[in-house]
Parts: sequence; C-alpha cells; structure tokens
Amino acid sequence: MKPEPILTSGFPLGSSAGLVAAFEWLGQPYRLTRVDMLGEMREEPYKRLNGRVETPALITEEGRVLTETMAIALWLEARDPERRISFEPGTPEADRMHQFIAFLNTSFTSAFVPLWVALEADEVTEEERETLRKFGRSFVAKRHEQLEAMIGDSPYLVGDRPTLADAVFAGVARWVEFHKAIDPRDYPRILALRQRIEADPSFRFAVAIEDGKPAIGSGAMKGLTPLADVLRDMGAALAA
Ligand SMILES: N[C@@H](CCC(=O)N[C@@H](CS)C(=O)NCC(=O)O)C(=O)O
Repeated sequence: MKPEPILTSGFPLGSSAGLVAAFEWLGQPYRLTRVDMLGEMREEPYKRLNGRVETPALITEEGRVLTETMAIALWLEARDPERRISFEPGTPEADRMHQFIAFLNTSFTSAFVPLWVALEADEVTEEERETLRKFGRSFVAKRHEQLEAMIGDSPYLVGDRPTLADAVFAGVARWVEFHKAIDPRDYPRILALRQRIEADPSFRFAVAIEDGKPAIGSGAMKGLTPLADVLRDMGAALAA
C-alpha cells in the first residue's frame, strides 16, 4: 500500500493553510507535517525538502518532493476527477481559476514582501524599515483594488463552491491584519470572501493544525508526521 502524500503546514501564518483546506475539500487521504518557519525551516536538514527554504512543500505517494504553490495546486487539480476543487481543464471556469491562482500567487502574494522584509531584516535602519512599510502598504492596497475589481457576484472566486483559487487566496489574505497593511472594510468583496472561507470548517481545521491545537477535520487527514521523521526518511532515501 502506498503511503499518503504529506503536505507541510508552515507556521506562523503560512500560505500552506490554504492548500491544507484544499486537501480537506478534496477529501482524499493525506498527512501533514508542521514546519516552524522561524526555526527548523531555517536549519540545514530542511534544505532536503526545499533548497530555497520555503513552505509549502509536498511529498507525493512516490516520495517525490514538489514545491511551489502553483505546482502543488496543479498536482491537486490532476487528482480531482470529481471536480470538487477545480473545473474540467479547457473550460472557461478552469481558465478563470488558473488566472486567479496566478494573480494571487504572484502579484498579490509578492505585494507583502516589503512588509515581511521590514519585519525580519536585521541590518536595516529604522528609516529604511519605514520606507519598506510605506511601499508594502501601497503595493498591498493596489493589489487589493485589482482583486476587488476581479471578483464577480459569485460566493467564491469562481462559482458557488470553494476551489483551489480560494485556497491560494485564503492562505495569504490574512496577512493583512498581521501587518495592518490596509483597512479590510475598504474592500467589501474581498472581506466577504475572507469571512466566508475563514468560517469554513476545512480552513478552520488548517488554522488549528498550524496553531498546534486539537482539530477535527473531514477525516481525510490521516495524521501528523513530525518533520524530523520526514527529513530522516528522505535522508535515508538519498543515502540508499
Ligand atoms: N514561490 C513560493 C513562495 C512560498 C512562500 O512565500 N513561502 C513563505 C511562507 S508562506 C516562506 O516560506 N517564507 C520563508 C522566507 O521567506 O524566509 C510558492 O509559491 O510556494
């Protein structure tokens, strides 16, 4: 019997939470490994999983490592014949979902980079930090304006059920509060979407796992594998 695929749940506030919710919505067996992004992710062994020292990462049933949000989203899409979290490739809905995922994973996510740098960089003067914050806030505002204009009248980004686009959105959109980047009330469609997804049991499950709290999900998640075990098994596979 093949082992289940294992996805990282990066904390604090990892974008992985969106993909965890997507696994829950999909309903196929999987496991999670929690990754402290401020600690163990920055240590040497983690580079076996992702040499660029980032989450999310997925270890497939075959033991292959797949990194990058969009690649993992496409991996999930290819395993969704019942179209629970995606659409038939080639349809207008699939194209629109891909468009949202690309915008969210590039333009929208990268708008927050100056704010993360302002917070985490060591050798930065207070003046430089303030400049980074100023640009970060204006980038985040611009991408929110654009996303607000892209959202239609449907309850989710594409249609009336959450898809991979909503997953990629939800993992990142909550960074707004942490950085106090914009006033969410200025973007009512984005705010309504966030509230809908953040109230969803699958997303709540993803956040509880991230926070290390007891969580009951759909039953698809077959257990937490300690990161040390994941890295040990990968090390053994590399040595073999
Ligand atoms: N291009 C990557 C970016 C992922 C990313 O930004 N991950 C963040 C956490 S959500 C990270 O690991 N940051 C660590 C760091 O930059 O030090 C993807 O789309 O998967």
